[in-house]
Amino acid sequence: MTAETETILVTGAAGQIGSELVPALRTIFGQEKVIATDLVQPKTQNLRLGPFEQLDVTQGSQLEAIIRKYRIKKIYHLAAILSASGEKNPQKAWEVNMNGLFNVLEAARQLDVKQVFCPSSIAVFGPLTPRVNTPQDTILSPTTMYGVTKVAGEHLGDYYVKKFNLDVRGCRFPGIISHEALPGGGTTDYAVAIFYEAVIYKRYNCFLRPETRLPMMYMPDCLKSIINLMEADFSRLKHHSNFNVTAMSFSAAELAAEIKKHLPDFEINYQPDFRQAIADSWPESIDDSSAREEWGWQPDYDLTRMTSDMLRVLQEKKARGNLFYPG
Ligand code: NAD
Ligand code: AKB
Repeated sequence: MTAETETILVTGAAGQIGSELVPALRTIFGQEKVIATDLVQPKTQNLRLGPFEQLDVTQGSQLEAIIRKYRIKKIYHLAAILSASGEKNPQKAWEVNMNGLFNVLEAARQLDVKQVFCPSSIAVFGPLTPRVNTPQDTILSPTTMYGVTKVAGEHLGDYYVKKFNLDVRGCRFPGIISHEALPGGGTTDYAVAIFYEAVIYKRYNCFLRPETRLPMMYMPDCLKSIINLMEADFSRLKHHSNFNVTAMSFSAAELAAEIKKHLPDFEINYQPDFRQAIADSWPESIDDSSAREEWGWQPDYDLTRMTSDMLRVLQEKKARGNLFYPG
């Protein structure tokens, strides 16, 4: 490795987004230039096709050692505790989400890292926020510890942009739907579980009410948004750590009806649990015009296209005998 080599660090790489972002970044920048890290060992071999290091982001010295070892220039900071897990252990959510981000930003500032990506979430919004076509710049009134940490994280990122000229960027992701790694303890997880259970059992017991409508995005669009935002011209950005992005909005009943078009025997029941209150506090739909104007955001997948692709991939995995689902 030469001194000029620009290497990339991904934290929380074994999670839902990291499991697909790491291979996508390695395809663009080279297998050896993307250092995947996580608190836990990856479940699939995929992440081990390039460098992997175990890293707890709450341990600043571990993080700094890896940044120095690989001469990291960009960080994609994905390590976090999501909404539902965060309500079970709010202290841990604060520790990982806030102290982890602070360690990443401080290490980046001190060790000459050029760019940091840190996702935010629709969890920054709350009951006081307009729920339909939620504006970019609006009231942030989160009800979860996860949302509290995401609001603070957005402000912290913007502070490092202004105070230290560190290039920090982030999107407020809606629920992400994907077929590689399962989601890690969020409220929108139902929109992934429903596909696995439809393909495996032809039925699903949903933890949200049928009319619950939330903004969502398919993983290819999520990856595209991360890559496009990080490549955007900095001088065009008026926002930094908090871009609204979306691709579609649907209720649980509308998603079930779309799945039924492909699998007519599919049945759904509704048994709302504590996640219903979280979902009820979040927007139904998002205005992402700032992302469209400032860096050309444009999603490719709507409900129809995403559903047929998810079912195709999961059915192919099932036919090959490699559809793994713990439920
Ligand atoms: P995930 O829960 O699937 O993965 C998070 C990863 O972080 C896990 O692999 C976990 O082992 C790791 N982690 C936890 N504590 C850690 C620590 N102390 N040190 C290092 N790693 C640790 O989450 P995801 O869905 O991949 O989310 C990635 C980012 O995107 C998060 O910031 C999340 O808030 C954000 N986001 C995700 C969604 C979504 O629907 N997936 C939506 C909005 C925002
Ligand atoms: C969650 O449900 O917690 C995440 C998110 C929308 O941030 N998927």
